[in-house]
Amino acid sequence: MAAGPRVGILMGSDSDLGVMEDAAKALNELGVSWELTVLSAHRNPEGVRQYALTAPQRGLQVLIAAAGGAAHLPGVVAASTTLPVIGVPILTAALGGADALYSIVQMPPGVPVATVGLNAARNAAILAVQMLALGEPALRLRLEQFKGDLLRQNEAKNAKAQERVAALRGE
Ligand code: RP5
Repeated sequence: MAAGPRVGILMGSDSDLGVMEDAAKALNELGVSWELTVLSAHRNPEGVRQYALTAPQRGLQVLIAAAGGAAHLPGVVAASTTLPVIGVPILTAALGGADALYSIVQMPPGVPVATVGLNAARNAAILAVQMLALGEPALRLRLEQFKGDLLRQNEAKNAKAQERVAALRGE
């Protein structure tokens, strides 16, 4: 039997999907299985609670929850599970996203949500994989390769910048 999803990606609305697809893509790149569900803390509070309560028995190990505006979804999920919850504040037009960021980051003591930047779905996925990799050498190796790619990309950017520097110097 194929293993079920290990990371649950949740979002308050399908209007968050364009941003949250980046989390799914990053998990694909790193070879980690995922599922994606639209569940609003305000419009379907009972569904959110059931999702959080049943997540461990369904094999989920880390939850990523995204919401914009009065962004209560990550906190409400964290209230009903001991799985780590990573919150993604979605940038909406009102208040420049500060409402979502503050709603997610400022959790009360005892109920943490690991908050990433506005629209930072990709970072949320990478952080989820780093959590999973704690007990998994093969996954850690994949992350090390991923970091190696970042390093090479940065070196390439510097090489390009140095070409520009040489031109500015008239060399
Ligand atoms: C939040 O309200 C959602 O996460 C979304 O970011 C925002 C707007 O939702 P819709 O009105 O587009 O459904 O609950």
